[in-house]
Amino acid sequence: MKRILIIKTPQKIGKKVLICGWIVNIRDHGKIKFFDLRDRSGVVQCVGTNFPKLTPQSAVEVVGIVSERPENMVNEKIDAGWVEIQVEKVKVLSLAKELPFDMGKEDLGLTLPTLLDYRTISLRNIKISNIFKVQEAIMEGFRQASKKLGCTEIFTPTISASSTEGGAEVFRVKYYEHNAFLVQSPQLYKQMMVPVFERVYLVSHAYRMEPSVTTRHLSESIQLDCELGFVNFEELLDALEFVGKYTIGFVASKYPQILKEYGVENPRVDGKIPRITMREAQRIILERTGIDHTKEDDLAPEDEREIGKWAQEEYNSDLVTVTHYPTKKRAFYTLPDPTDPKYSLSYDLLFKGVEILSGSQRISNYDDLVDAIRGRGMDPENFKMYLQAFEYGMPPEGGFSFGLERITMLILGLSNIREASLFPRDMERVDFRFSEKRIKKS
Ligand code: AMO
Repeated sequence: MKRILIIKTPQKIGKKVLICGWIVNIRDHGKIKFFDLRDRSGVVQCVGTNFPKLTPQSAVEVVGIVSERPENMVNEKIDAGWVEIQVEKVKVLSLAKELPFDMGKEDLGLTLPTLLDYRTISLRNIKISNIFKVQEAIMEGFRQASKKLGCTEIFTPTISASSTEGGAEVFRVKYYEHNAFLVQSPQLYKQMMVPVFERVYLVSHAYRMEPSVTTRHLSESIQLDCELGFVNFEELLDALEFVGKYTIGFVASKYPQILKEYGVENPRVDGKIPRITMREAQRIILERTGIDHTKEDDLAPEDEREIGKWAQEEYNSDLVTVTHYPTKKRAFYTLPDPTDPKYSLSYDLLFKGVEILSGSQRISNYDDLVDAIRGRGMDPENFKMYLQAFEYGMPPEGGFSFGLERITMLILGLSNIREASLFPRDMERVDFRFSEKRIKKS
């Protein structure tokens, strides 16, 4: 007999079917026993009287007759909720050992460390795995939008000869008898590809030795980048806002039921996105709250939150673009504003008051770029491959990068970015917490 997917069972009423999946939970009502079975397409209730030894999360094969459930027993929450399987035979493919917590609940209600310590099983909870369905949709939306912009998808290395974003937050790796770095972003490679394809996009892992534990930083994250040639600042702003709106809008229209499950409203991304400079943002914050951050050279997280609220109230927009950050606060490749070089042609996109993207118009002139590298106390020798591209016809260009986990977290209103990463890395954890590494033998 050929296996069918659970989602197809309602089309087979009265017929015998073979389905496979994992047992979600088991209910024993005396003689009659029930279990819910999950496969990649959905969940269905199975009912019978004579089962072998079964445990939650065991992988099984079930043969049974599909029957309609009485009207008052229909489970509206699941697609196959109006049928059940009258089980004839259960074959256990892999019996799960006793679980460390109850996996039968819709909401596991566990603390974050426990969720992460038992990641391989907590991810099997449907509400939790839905976070990664949303993440997949973000990718799909981003890919579609980037293609609409005319970008070619590229794949770039994560081992690099030079560090890109500056600062101490770079992981060094021993590379044979040499030193190398894990990329803090795919920045240099995407720029080198502009004279090849003019417009590129990519998905890359990025590594940062974040010195503190926050709810929005990971040591390894995924960046969604674009880089475009022959563009000016305004065109870059248009491009990033297009990709941001399209991507978030795509997710909201693909998975409204997951957003509902997480209790979040549809993101407000359809209208005009307000654009303000960082200094204007600080003035708005001063007017609204009386808090004077106008001398600060960056927006603090609470400033971003306030500007996010301002954009929602004044423009009915969850997105706001902030431009012209101080040149010294941005990476070396950022182009200073020719009319006021203390500030740069840079931008961040905030979503619900949190930065999800940054980028800039780049320095595309070779000599200026060498000066900028030296100006940051770095050696142009270490950027040889990168600089080569600028000696041979680099047009005016720029780009941007979204943080995949950040967007996921904000779309679903998660309180910690770790929930939006399958296997989050931070200073305290790689798979397990360093403080309690334990390999148990079963
Ligand atoms: P930036 O450093 O701002 O810019 O990173 C781009 C976006 O990536 C996300 N992000 C992170 N997410 C989780 N944990 C982290 N530690 C982390 N660091 C960054 C954020 C951020 O907006 N090369 C430039 C981009 C460019 O100019 O094109 C860059 O990396 O959402």
